[in-house]
Amino acid sequence: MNGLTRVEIARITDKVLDHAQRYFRSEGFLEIKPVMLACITDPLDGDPGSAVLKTGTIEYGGQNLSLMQSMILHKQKLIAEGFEKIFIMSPNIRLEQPHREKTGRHAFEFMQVDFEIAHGKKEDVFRIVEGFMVSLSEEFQSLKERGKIEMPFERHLVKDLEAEYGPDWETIMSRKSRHPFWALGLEREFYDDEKNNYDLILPEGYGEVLSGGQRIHETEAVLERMKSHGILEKNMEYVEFARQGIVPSAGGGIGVDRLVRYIAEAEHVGDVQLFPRIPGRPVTF
Ligand code: ASN
Repeated sequence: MNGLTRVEIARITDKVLDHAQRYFRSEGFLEIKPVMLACITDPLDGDPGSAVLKTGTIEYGGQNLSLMQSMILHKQKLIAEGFEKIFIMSPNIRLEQPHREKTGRHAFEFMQVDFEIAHGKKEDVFRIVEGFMVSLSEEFQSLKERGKIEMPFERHLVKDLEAEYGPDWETIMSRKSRHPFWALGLEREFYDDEKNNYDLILPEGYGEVLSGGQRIHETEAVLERMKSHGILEKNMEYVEFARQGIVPSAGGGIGVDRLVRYIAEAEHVGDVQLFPRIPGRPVTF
């Protein structure tokens, strides 16, 4: 920990939230209120970056409702209805395995700035996110002192990083880097285009802060992918939605707690949560 008080941490968080909302609105995005329970949520299947034990559920009104792991499916539903650019300050629950405590960046309850652009391509997302990071770096002394963040960010193919550094490429590259960079073409959930998806990796060892992609919009392709991931039967609401027609889009989610950890130069994401929710640690309040 870097000696910041809880109030100082809360002030940084407040400024990040305020900045994110102002920035996305200034780029023409409409803020949507988050959903916390639904009959379907992001299954996080196929993402090697996720190690959830199970999806949290609540039995209510004769239904088994899931706690939101991300609002991706709801974002796609709104895009199909004609929404153009949306963002959500979205609280998520991911019941990660206890060993995730050691990464320093996994919390089982966190918030992401989740955004989506109708008919967007990865280049649109890069411009928005890089602009966000640059403007954020101008707001915080601790970021200014650590070197100017400039566009465009470096891009690396994950297959090249793996060839050079092995499976732990994210940690190694993040430690070596002085600036945020894009990692492209990861193994992903069923809804992401295999070629056009991306993670934003923070420098100085802070690791991944955003994941996203261009979404698969061809009905047959997405159903095929669901089938091969073995998740078709559990997500019939999405199957029905896909059959009615998915509108192409691209987007991503920026982890707020991880961003605050980076700005505060905190050792663990639990150090920047006022009520830490860290896998493997008991909840005390
Ligand atoms: N929010 C991410 C996205 O839009 C999904 C995630 O958090 N798994 O792609």
